[in-house]
Amino acid sequence: MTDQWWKQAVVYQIYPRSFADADSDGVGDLRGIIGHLDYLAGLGVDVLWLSPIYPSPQDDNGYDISDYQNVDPLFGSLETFDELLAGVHARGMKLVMDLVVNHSSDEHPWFVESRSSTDNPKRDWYWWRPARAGLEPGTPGAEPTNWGSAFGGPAWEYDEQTGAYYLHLFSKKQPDLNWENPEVRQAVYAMMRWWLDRGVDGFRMDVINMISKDPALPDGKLPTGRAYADGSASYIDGPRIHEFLHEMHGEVFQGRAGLLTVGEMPGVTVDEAIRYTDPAREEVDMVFQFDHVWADRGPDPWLLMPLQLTTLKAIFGRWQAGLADVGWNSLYWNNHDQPRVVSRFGDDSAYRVESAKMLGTVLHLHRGTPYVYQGEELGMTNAPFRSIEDFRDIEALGQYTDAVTKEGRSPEEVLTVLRARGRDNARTPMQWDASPQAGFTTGTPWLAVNPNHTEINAAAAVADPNSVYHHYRKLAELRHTEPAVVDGDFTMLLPNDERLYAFTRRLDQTELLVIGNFSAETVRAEIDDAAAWAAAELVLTNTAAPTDDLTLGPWQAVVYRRMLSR
Ligand code: TEU
Repeated sequence: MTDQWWKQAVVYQIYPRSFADADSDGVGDLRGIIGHLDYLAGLGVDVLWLSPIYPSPQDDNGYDISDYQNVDPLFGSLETFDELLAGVHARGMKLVMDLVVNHSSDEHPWFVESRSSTDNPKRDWYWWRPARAGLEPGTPGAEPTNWGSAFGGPAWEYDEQTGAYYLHLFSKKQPDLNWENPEVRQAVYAMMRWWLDRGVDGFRMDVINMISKDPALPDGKLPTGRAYADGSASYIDGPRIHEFLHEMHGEVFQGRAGLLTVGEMPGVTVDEAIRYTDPAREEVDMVFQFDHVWADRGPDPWLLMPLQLTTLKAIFGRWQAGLADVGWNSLYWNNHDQPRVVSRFGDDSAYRVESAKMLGTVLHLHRGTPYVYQGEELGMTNAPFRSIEDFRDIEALGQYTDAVTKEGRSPEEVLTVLRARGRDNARTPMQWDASPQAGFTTGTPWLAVNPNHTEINAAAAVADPNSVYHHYRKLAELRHTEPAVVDGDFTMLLPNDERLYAFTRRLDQTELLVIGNFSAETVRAEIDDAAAWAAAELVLTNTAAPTDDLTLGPWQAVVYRRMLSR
């Protein structure tokens, strides 16, 4: 195994709360995951990433952690965790944990101490600030800065006990840790080593490019019509971020082999990503960038913008070129924060199966490590939320409140966007079979199962050789057997085409051609060498073979391979 084994790996993300419920309380658990390990091994994935399973008040479904070194009883125990880890390793897979250390829960003992008095030794472990000069502490507008939190409301919470405010970029139950304090950093590193010593194989690091803040904490610019400003200029890729990640690498990862580290980094630029992922700098192996999942987002968050394929291609093209020589990309359409890709960029009705396979093919054939989010391999779709009462996500509920009560939007316009983009779309229970609760639970699920589970489910997909599941299995197999998928150079073709996504990959004498049709129309690919390509080996497609002039049917995807002469 080389040091960069993850270049050849496919990662599968599990959102434990929604994966499989073994104890019938309506919430998924570790025992449920254990029961499906053969399914995951059968898909051919190499790494499982678990969203947080630590003790938590569950204000943000576990991204608010009150004890970093245990398992929430909701999900199981450390003993069950060890059993899961052993089961994963026995099947030749690895297990990566979610690391959420930009913030803790407000119920974490660190914060309980920190808020108790201004002279507590842990006071400086979080970001405490006085009210804005001249204003009455605790009154609207007296917050230390005008920043909004990601989940609605201000990014500051007034704490009467000491008459000061603490910073929370997310919910008020997620106070931001102060990484300027070396004791905080050492406590986090010790906790990470403890998990690695237990046998885990790495970390997915939640919003890790936000841990270094400009201590001046200046106001942000207030956009017209919005209640709060965006403070991100002060904390995205902040002043000491590279120093902190390099220090973490030295303290935690140095001298350990076979690990995977991926930093979730909203707003990260290509230039910064080169620095984060340059192996010589010893920071992280790869990052999750957000440009492509923000491609259909306009300046007004409550206005749906359709995707321009040329925009999407320009984004991926820029990332592929930027990390071609130094660093490495991660590739994803979905995770627990994003709507289902077949509903977003594909066609989740007439061409659901075709478009789900096409989207998977295009993504997995890029250069980078692909991530599959639970249910993506089944072509699971967005859910039919009727009203705001159907949503559970703190982000959806908080943003709805701000938009409707503070910004005067109509409930219907806000709901339209939440239905299309809301995070709960990804969080409906995994669809295992056609039975009443989709085989997810025998109790009442915490979030309603999608009624389409009678048709879209794992049992049906495994039994059908033409399913999305088997296509994803073939994509993993292709990565494992064709070195050009892993290491080949990437060249974008047809950048101005609004329907076709086309590129080549080349490694030594092997060249691959990948084309995906992002439309329900029949489209001819006007590329050089079309006839020669059409005569080449068709490695993978999602429908019948295309005609010999490279005309693709609705939502068709093709992967050709040819050998170039020396
Ligand atoms: O998400 C980070 C993040 O930027 C989110 O705000 C995301 O962009 C947004 O929700 C999309 O609508 C991470 C976790 O993945 C998310 O689940 C957590 O809620 C968040 O951090 C706080 O820990």
